[in-house]
Amino acid sequence: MNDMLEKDLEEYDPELYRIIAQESERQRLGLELIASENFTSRSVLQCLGSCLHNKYSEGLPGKRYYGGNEYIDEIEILAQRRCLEAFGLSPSEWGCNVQPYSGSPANFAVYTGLLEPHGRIMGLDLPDGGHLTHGFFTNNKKISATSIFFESMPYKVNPDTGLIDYDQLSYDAKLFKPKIIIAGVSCYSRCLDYKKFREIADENNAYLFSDMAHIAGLVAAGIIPSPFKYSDVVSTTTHKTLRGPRAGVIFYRKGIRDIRKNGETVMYDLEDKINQAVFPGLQGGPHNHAIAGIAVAMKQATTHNFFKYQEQVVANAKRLCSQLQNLGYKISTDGTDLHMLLVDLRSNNLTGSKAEKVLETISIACNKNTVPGDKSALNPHGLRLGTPALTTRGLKEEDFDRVAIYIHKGLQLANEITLKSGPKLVDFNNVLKSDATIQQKVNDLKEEVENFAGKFPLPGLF
Ligand code: DSN
Repeated sequence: MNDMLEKDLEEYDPELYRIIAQESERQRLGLELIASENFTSRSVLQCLGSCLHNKYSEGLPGKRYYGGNEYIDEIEILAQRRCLEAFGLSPSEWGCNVQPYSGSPANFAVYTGLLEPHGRIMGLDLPDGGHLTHGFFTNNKKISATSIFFESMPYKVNPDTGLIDYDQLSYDAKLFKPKIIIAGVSCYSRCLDYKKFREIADENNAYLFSDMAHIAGLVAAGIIPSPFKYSDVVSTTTHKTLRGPRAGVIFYRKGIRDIRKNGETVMYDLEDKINQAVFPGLQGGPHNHAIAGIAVAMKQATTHNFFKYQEQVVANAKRLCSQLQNLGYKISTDGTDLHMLLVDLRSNNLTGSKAEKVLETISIACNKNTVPGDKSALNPHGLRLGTPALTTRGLKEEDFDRVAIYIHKGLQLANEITLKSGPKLVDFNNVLKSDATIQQKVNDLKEEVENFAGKFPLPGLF
């Protein structure tokens, strides 16, 4: 056989291999606090690197457009079954589509399936903790295609408390009359009130669509309220708290339900609408290697170890939160119920960009984020921190005390740099790069962080 096909990556392409090895080392030596990231298991990575990658299988199990799908069908049916099991769903009430390539395509498929072009959706505004695909647009531009092809109106959080303003949502929904209300977040540290969302959806004869991408692992473990009881459709990614492959799943209610209007039975035909929106509406061949990874992740999600892991994720987030509060930081909503928290840096005279940059230079990865009441999304004052990835590496509450101290030291350094640079980010970055005293402090702190992080093992093939 052609040696191009036979050789290992290290031998065939040392240039690329070196870069991947460096990324692997960065992951090992860094503190990964991006709330949407995780370290998936070796068995999921084995699925992703398997021969399943080679196969085309447009259509659904038993109804494929190409031949040779006997085993692919078996895998997809297994993944579907395990998805329902992981969330305690009865196959007579719920079905799922495991083909979405990830969360954004999954959400677009939901709107495509349930709405006409320009149909109306209401989701939490991105600067308030929602997601791009919940209809994000700005004064100047429709940013997400979900606001180009559909009409969206955001709901907001109360700028003082940081909590979702359900009363305003209820009021605005009566004026806007959405066909879909979205209950989902990418930066919000409190449990959602799905019952309240359901009531508002019912008042407007709208579907309730829950996007549980961030919290799916916590839901599967049963440690926070589940969206399934009240929702018509639920989407998720499978790589965040769920710790599986990069992929998406859409769950839909089956058959005839009577929850949308008190007492009045409403016919649901969600199954066909969702399945046809995914394929042939928006996607082509499913990523069978990822679907196999979903099957593995959902098997893991029913285990006691997974439950303990999710409990630890939340315990760690609460501990990181209280330690940062003890160090004087303000946390949006004053705490967390989940896997993440949002630090409000306005009283620290720092922007999220500066904080993110300094922390990155000392091997702590996290992201800047708007905080409720921020005037500009381009210059946000928050820092989003999540615990799923480091919890996978085995960090416990007392380890997060150390993480809080490293973050604090990094932010103190950011304040020191600002004193030298003045307020502009470009000057700040110049001082960070070129000032010898700052450089020395960065190097010392980076070494301390990396020595600490390096002690915690990483799963995986690299
Ligand atoms: N990019 C993900 C997040 O960080 O929340 C969501 O798509």
